[in-house]
Amino acid sequence: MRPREQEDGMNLNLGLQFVYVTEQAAIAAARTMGQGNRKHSDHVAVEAMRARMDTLQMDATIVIGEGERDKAPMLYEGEKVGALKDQPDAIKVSIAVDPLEGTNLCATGSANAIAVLAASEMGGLLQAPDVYMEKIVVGPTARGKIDIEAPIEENIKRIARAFERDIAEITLVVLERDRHEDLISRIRKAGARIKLITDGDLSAGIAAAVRGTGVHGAVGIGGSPEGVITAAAVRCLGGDMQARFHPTEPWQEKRMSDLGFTDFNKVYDAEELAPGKNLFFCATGVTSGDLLQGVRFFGGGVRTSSIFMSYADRIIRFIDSVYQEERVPVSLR
Ligand code: VTB
Repeated sequence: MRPREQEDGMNLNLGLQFVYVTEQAAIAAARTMGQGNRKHSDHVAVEAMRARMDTLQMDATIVIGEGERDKAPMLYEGEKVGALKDQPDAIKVSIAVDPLEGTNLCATGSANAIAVLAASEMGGLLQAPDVYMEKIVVGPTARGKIDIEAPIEENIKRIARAFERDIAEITLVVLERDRHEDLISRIRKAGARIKLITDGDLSAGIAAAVRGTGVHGAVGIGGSPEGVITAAAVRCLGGDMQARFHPTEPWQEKRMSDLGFTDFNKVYDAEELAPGKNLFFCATGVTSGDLLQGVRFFGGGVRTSSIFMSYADRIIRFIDSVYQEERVPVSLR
């Protein structure tokens, strides 16, 4: 395969370095697994991610991070990261991070906590306000079939038809929240299967876009930052996603307007959420889940499982890393 042109410097070599960043965040968080302190777990993941990011040869800006500067001391929106900060000739990168997606999951040792990052050329990731977002995510099989404005029953029918299955063989993931009471009962009435999750609709969205996870769609209201990062993964995977902001408080509407989002009913697709031409996505498992194994500590080392995707290179890589503290024998799994 001919190497693609890389006029903006966003090449595969740089992309792969981001795996190191999520691996380090995952290892740091995994050391705190089950300690019941979600803030601490998040904090160590953020610190590890921030430190690794600064070793990369780039001039990067965080567009989705831990919040605004006054709330988040590190990885806040607008923060510059990278070893070549503000250097005119350096590769310019926009970055969206969720150093620990599912802080509660890690704090309780539950499945599906991940460390995740999406990167693109400047402007390739929507700088979304941190308000709720209604989402529907499917994989390539049901691409073009979803419509967030149609009733859930209709979407289920179309997904089932795309998979050539009975509705009873379709599984949707939904965050277990009071706000989803009606959605859940309608999915149940329609006859589809539901996987209720306590947290982590980002990893649910990725699972929906990958064949073989047993999940055919992820629906419901979660965070917008998670939505943008999901969109980057969905584009790399050739899946489909629709979303719309769902502000619930007046200050959230104000925040949206301040950022220039005036049409609150606008439906966004994956390409509008993550329009980048050079998108990279990587996630490392903190605790084991549908897609990735969690961090495993063994005498003399640590093992991580990650997924890396490059939109332009059309590459999906599953990367297993062993960090050796001593040169102990390494096994296949
Ligand atoms: C959402 C979801 C995330 O937290 O942001 C959720 O997108 C918070 O929702 O994946 P609530 O306010 O209802 O708790 C996660 O589940 C984990 O960060």
